[in-house]
Order: sequence, then structure tokens, then C-alpha cells
Amino acid sequence: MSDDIRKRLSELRQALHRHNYFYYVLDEPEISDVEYDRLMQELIALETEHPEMVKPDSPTQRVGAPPLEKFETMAHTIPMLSLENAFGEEEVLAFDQRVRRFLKTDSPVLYTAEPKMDGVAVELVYENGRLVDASTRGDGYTGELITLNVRTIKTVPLAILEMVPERVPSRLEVRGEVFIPIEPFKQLNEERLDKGEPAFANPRNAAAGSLRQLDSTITAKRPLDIFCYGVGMATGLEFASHWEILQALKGLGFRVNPHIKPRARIEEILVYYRDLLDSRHEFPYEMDGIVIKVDDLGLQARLGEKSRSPRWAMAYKFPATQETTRVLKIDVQVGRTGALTPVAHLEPVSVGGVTVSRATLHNEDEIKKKGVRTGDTVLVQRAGDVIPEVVKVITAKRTGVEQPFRMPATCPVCGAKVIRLEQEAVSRCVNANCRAQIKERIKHFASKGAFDIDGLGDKLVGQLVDKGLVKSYADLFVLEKANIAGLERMGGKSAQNLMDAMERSKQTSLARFVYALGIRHVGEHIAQVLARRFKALNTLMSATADDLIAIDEIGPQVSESVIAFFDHRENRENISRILDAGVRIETEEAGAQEPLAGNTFVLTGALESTTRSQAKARIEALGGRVSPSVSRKTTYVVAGKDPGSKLDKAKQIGIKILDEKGLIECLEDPTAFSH
Ligand code: 5U1
Repeated sequence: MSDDIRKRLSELRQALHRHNYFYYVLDEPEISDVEYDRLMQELIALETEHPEMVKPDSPTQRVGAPPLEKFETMAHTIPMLSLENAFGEEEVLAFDQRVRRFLKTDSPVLYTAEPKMDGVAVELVYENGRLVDASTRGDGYTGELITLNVRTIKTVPLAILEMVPERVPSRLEVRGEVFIPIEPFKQLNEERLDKGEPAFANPRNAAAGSLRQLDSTITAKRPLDIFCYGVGMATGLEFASHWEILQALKGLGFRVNPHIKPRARIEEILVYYRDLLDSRHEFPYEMDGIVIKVDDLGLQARLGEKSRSPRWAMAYKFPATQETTRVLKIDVQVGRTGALTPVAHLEPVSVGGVTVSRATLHNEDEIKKKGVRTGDTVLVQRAGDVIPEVVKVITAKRTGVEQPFRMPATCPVCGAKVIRLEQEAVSRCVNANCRAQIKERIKHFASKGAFDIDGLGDKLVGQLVDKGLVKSYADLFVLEKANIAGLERMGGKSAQNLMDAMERSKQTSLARFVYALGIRHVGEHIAQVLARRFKALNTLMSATADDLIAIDEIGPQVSESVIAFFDHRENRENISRILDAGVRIETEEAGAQEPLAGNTFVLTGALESTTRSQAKARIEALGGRVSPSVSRKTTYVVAGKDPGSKLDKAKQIGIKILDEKGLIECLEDPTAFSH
């Protein structure tokens, strides 16, 4: 009887280890969630009945254990070295030269390079295939034992995946970086701010804080993940190269980053770096650079190490995305719906090569939660094309003269009352005719995803409104060339160009039209959903709340907002006026709004006419997906200037390749490119 139970327990544990690996590490589950749950429930039931048979490596044992008093320490069998950093190509080329000089060779040395995760280095120790210890890097020689915490990370194998018992190494030390991906990090911070706890400055701090919990049940709730990149002691295993180590780790069930550049010359490694730098914001986790390693372990041994870092490896860092600076003042900007957004004016600071002098503070609650005051020293962040934001206050730098922010009671532009509805985080100027609101509504109307009126920029809109030539977007199409030609920095030619652009914009789609109206809570995507469902403006305008709510992606908030917008007489009049001025809405087939749905794009190399983020946004607006890596599921690889290895891979597996011109054609006529 007890043998039967033991056998069943062992089967269940093995099966669940395997399914964990497929689910968490490979992201390719072999069985349904229901089947997985059934196996797990059976294991839990058996272990509850027979607690004496529970083993620490059981898949049920990831939930954390009773709190520790303090962390014990553990000596690393082989020191965990750190890396020397390079910040520019010259330093990387100098590293390659040093390596070759040391090895006394003129031939190229091959390097394997991999993303450098911005996380916490750990060592996992397996004895006879079971995870027995996990420790931090510490000072490189001795680290803290954080086994209970590391055991809660779903992508850390509790038992290695080796089916042949004789091949299981008696001792295997695996090194890797524990991190928290970006989205779960944001969610974690929101939850903390809501509970009045301080936000983590970045995913690395969050990962470090989570691993340093004495109570592992807290760690178990943190969305930690790992990429493994090396081994310490590995009894009985022999490797000739770093690339082989990575392959072996993968084979044993460890999570290894798939974006690795194997065995390449230093020039190709530089291209790999540029490619990763350009696409880093498409990844779901933060990287702070790449690690370049001499691939051949024989050469590594000859090169040896200096006191703290190996001579055979180097970190080539990405420019920082966070810097500290001072808040000079906080003022508010009025948006198109009257929303007042507090903006921090900063002492200019270079963040990753771009000067940042302003950062959004989102709203009053956000300022309160973060505790930002005028005069504070703050951490600011700029990631990709996203508006810079204040991450947190460095309270230790406070001197006592800092001034808390107060939302003004009246609009700073028109002086009207400012109100804040109970269930809303934002304060609003109540005056729909506020000049700031009018300008923002017109800018929105003319923006790329809406009427896309080329040449109608912020300055021009400002002048048109300030001079009283335009009071709503409906006035745009009745403007005359003479009105425009009289404005600052506008000659007859520019005025004509603008008239032509306005004329061209009159032919539009229902989705663009609806988006352009600037209905609250109706962004590009919801506008597309509405256009797809109602197909004609009249049908949408007469839709009832029930019609709207019946749509999958539309909730009561959007529904109310749409109804209220079309109920408003002035809005209906404006719509009639733009239609009378010759705006034509193309009737579209169902599905035509997302012509690139089902198509996956991979961008590589620099684009000249647009930024990668803009290209990504446009592809997504047409229903396509942008992925950071090439696979058989990729539809197109877009190769810009100096494309990286993604282009080689695309050619290898026969993926279609577009150059920049091809991409633009695709965005302009997506149906011709959809597969
Ligand atoms: N991916 C990766 N990160 N990382 C960090 N590889 C890697 N190697 C390291 C470190 C500190 O060190 C060895 C080269 C010694």
C-alpha cells in the first residue's frame, strides 16, 4: 500500500516538474490548465494524507516557509566574479585587443554575447539533481543563503530534468540573474502605493527586496523570474565552450535567455548590441546591457582573472534610463477634456543622451502617493518615446524648504472652476470653451491617428485659437488661405500646403473620424471597435447604451461617455459642419479596420523616417503585433539601417523581409501585405 502511494507520489512529482518546465520555462504547456490542476490537487491530497512523505523538492513546496530570524551565509565553491564595464564601442574594441594580445593571436577570437539582465545574481546548488541551496553573490566569495525564497520562483527547477539517473551530476552549481518583468513590476508598485507603501525605484530593487525577505511567503507573492547564464562547480560535466554550457543548462530544464548571440567576431557583437539597444523596449523585462564572453573555455582558462573580474568577459552597458535631478516647480497643463495634469519642471538632466527638463506627475493622487514637492531631489525615468516621469523622491536629500503641491482651485488658463468628481483621480477645468482645451482638442483632431493633417502643428494651432480664427475643430475646414497666410511664419506657399493637407485629410475612415472627435475614454482601439460594430456614423450616433454595452470590449464608462457625447447638441452640430465641409467617411468591410491582424513583425536596425516606437504603434493600430525575436511565427522582418542578426535568422528560416520603404508601403496599404 505504502509502496503504491510512494510510487504515485513520485509519478505525480515528476509529471508536475515536467509540466512546470513546459509551462513556465518554455511557455509552451503540453497539457491544459485543468489537467495540470487535477495533477496538482491529487498530489496535494496525497501529501496532506501522508505528511511524512512530503519532500522539499515537491512541486507543492513553492509557497514559502516559516520566517527566518536572519540569513545564514554560504561560501561559493568557485568565486562569483563581477564584470568590468564598457560604455562605448572603443572600450569593447580595446577589450578584444587586450584579449588577443594576451593570447598572442592575430586571428579573430569568437565571443558569445547575451543580454545582461538588470536583476540580482544568484547561485543555485543542486546535489544529485535536487535544489539544496541558493545564495546571493554577496562579496563574490560568500553570499547569503536565500534558499527558501529562491524555491518560490516558478522558473527555478526544484529538481533538474535529467531522465538518465547516471547522468545527473552529483553537484551542480548554476548561476543566473533573478529579475521581475516590467508589467508585473508596475502592478506590484501600484499595489504598494495603494497600500501606502513606498514604490520600488526599478525592477532590480524590487527583485532584490523580494529576495531579501526573511518571510518567504512574501517572496512567493512576488513575480520573480530567472535567466541562467553559467555554472560554478559541475561534477562530471565537461564543456568546451560557453555556448555549450548554455545549451546544457537549457537541456537540464533551466531558463536561458533565447536572445543570445553565439560565437561571433567582435564586430558582429557590436551589431548585436546596437540591435538589442534599439529593440530593448519591445522586451517584457529590463536589460542594462550585454555581457560579452570569450566562448572557448580553454581560452578563458588561459586568460584567467584579475582580482575581481575575469579577463575573458566584459559588460557593455546601455545608456541609463534613470537619473536624479531637482524639481524646480510644479505647474499644471490643461488637456482636451479639461483634465489638469501636474508637470514637474526639472533642472535639465541628460538621461540616456537626451536632455530631460519636464516630467509628468500624472495627477494629484499620484503626487500624494509619491510625496513629490517643489525643491525635491527626484529619480526621473525616460524609457523609449514615453514621456519622462518622476519615479520617486530621494527623501534623504530633503532640507526642509520643499513645498508640497496643491491643485489650483481655478483653471490656470481660463480661470474657470476646477472640479474633481468623487470616483475620479483627475481634476478638470469645467469650461469647455477654455482656450487650452480648444487647442488640445484641435491638436488631437489633426493628429496622426485622427485626421492626420500634415503641417498643422502645436504653434499653428495656438495662433489660430489665440487669434479667434478657430473655436472648434469644425472651423478648420472653413478656413481660407488668406486667414492662414497672415499668421506668423506662414507664407503663401505654406498656407497652400496646409490647405492641400486639409483637403487630403477629408477622405477618412469611420475609426479615424470617431477617434478624432476626442470622446472621453475612446482611444484609437475603442474607435476601431466602434467602427467595426456600427459601420456607419449614423448608426453609431443613434446607438443605445444597451447596444454599446453588448460589445465585448465596451463597459459602462465608455458607453456613458459615447452616449453623452452624441447627446450634446454642440457636438452634433460640429459633426454636421465637418460633413458639410466635404469630409467623406469611407465605408469599410468588417475586419478592414485591423488589416494586419494575425501578422507579426520584427524590427531590426535603425529606421530613418520614423522611430521604432512610432512604427510599432502604427503596426499595432492596424491590428499587427511587434515581437522582439524572429521565429517561424514571424510574418515580416523589417530591416532598417545596420540590421542585426535577426535579419540573418529571417533569411535562414525564410521569413519575408521588408526594407523601410516596404514598411511604409505596408502601413499605407496594409491589406496588400496582410497574410
Ligand atoms: N548574462 C550574464 N550576466 N552575467 C553577469 N552573464 C554573466 N556573467 C557574469 C555576470 C556577473 O559573470 C561571469 C562572466 C563571471
